[in-house]
Amino acid sequence: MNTHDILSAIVGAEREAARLMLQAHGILAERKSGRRDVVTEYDRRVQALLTERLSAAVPGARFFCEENDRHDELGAEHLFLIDPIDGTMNFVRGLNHSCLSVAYWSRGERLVGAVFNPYADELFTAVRGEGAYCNGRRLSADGAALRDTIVVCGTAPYESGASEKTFRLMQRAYDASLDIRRQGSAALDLCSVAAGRAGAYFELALSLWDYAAGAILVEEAGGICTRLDGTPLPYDASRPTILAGGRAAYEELRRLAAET
Ligand code: LIP
Repeated sequence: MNTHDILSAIVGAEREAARLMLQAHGILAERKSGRRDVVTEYDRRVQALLTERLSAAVPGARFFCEENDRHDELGAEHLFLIDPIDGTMNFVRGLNHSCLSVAYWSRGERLVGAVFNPYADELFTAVRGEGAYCNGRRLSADGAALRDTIVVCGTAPYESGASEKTFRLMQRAYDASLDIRRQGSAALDLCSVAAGRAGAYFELALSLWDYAAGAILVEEAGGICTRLDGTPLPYDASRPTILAGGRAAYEELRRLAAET
């Protein structure tokens, strides 16, 4: 299978699994690491369906997923990195701003990303070297200066001790930009950057499954995605800080973060 076949398999599985989200009712949140880190039966059902369909499409594929501690070797020949429902708290609260996020790597090479927002019916896709798209329309990160764009951010709610610096940086980002948004889905925040809807995104701790697909989308849209201090993202299980954006806004926000 080539990367386009892989992307088609991912998209087909995401669209099928998304129906579970749209038909959800009586959603019960179960605590994971703490009161803000929750999971539902729908996270597990969506992940099970995605892994079943992708295993059938790519026999022998390995998986690195948010739920059920499915953390296979990151250097596998065929690896899918899955956040079955990114924005789980939004999903639980009925805020209709969540997505399915799947990335595909081969021997550590980051090749494909697909993020599907079923509420907006927006499918964000990227194949390495071939650009980023939303429903087939080519995307481009916003090249505007920070003062002429908005910033999306996450509050790293699972990371104790992150909130004080997060809110200080949110204040500085607000003062330096047109406005800020905290939307509750890191994968969709990265899609907003890839689509040029936001000039930059930051969060002080994020899991690999949250950003694996979105980072490819940002890069293929001409944006930059690193740690908050500008060093390369580690693409491992270490939960790094993250900063993404078009060049100008990214550089200005990186400097602001270094002073915060
Ligand atoms: C969430 C992210 C969100 C971030 C949370 C969490 P989940 O993912 O999308 O932006 O602030 O810490 O990582 O847990 O809903 O898949």
